[in-house]
Amino acid sequence: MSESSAAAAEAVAARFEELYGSAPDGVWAAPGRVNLIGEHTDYNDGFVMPFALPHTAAAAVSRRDDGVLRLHSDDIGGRVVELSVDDLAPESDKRWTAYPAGVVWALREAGHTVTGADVHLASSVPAGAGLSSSAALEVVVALALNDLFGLGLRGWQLARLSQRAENVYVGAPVGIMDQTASACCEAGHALFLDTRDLSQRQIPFDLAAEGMRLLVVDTQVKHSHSEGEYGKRREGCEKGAALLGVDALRDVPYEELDAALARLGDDEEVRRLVRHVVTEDHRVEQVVSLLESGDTRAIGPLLIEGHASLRDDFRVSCPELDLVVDTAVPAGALGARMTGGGFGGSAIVLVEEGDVPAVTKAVEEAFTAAGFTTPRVFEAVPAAGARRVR
Ligand code: GAF
Repeated sequence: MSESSAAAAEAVAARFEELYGSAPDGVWAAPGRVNLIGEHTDYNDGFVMPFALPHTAAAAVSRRDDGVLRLHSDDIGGRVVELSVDDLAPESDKRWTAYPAGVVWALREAGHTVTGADVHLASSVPAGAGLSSSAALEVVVALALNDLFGLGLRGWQLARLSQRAENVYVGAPVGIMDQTASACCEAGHALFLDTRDLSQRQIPFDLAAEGMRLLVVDTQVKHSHSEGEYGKRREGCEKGAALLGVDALRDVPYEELDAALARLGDDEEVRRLVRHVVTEDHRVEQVVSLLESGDTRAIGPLLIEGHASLRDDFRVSCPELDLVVDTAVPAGALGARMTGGGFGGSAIVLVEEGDVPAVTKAVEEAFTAAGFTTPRVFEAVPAAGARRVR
């Protein structure tokens, strides 16, 4: 652990003690993520390739055995919220506390003994920026409770339970990518994940060693998954799979895409969704083989293609995200695309080290010229997944 993360863990523990009157049993951290490629494929049983950010949600937690769940965060609520674990009920809570409480609910619903906890959360993952701040909150609580109650669950199981918390307790129909990224990513690697069975391969991803950088451009346009558009895309994909007679769009082979589109007739909306998902899965596989053969720069055009597909076929981009791509690429970036669910949030930009200042400047100036809020630009280096830090 670096000195600064040790200091951060101390600070979270100290705040816990101030709030609850004794030191926590431990401190855990779970990261946000960016997704390199594979967008809106996870709820189609497809492929994704996220990596963990150094930004984490940290949780200082003590176990309780009296059925009381106390939750606190200075970032959001400000005061301690007290709940009873027996009273937790899906969609009963519209506040931030639904994420950690939902995890307690999901663990108990799955038959695990969780009898209460005191929790203090502090997150450095920007909220609403498409960087998985919600999944980080869920996974850090799941991991802490797993350790404190000796549940013996593996990373992918914690991810599944966290997703269930978000789908059922919070009421947001998200896929499994973000929770698995937060739980299972490894430093220096991107995670090639098959969302059908959660089989995984850690792909070494050290851009600095090859003279490149990956920038995250947070457009500051806030998005939310519980709003309708995400769910509509998901339903459209399910309709496409049903019309094609497959379990999920992942089962449509790339080589048979044209024939599948022909079978969909004139349902243009569904045809576009299907085309995105099938081509995106193919792009993930291409990116994996390029990275594994050491041809990292060649992934750039695939990122650009992926963005065009999300913009034109899947229709989840927005003017700010398009402007990042349309500015960064002519300014010299190797590739760029929106990352995460879209409708705002962040884009990623793959760039030669020496071109970072020029590309950053071009994007910032374009935002100013368009009258958009100045974006927040930072470099992302693949960091560790969820872990105990104290
Ligand atoms: C959001 C969701 F939470 C993920 O499950 C995934 O669908 C993503 O949007 C799009 O790839 O982050």
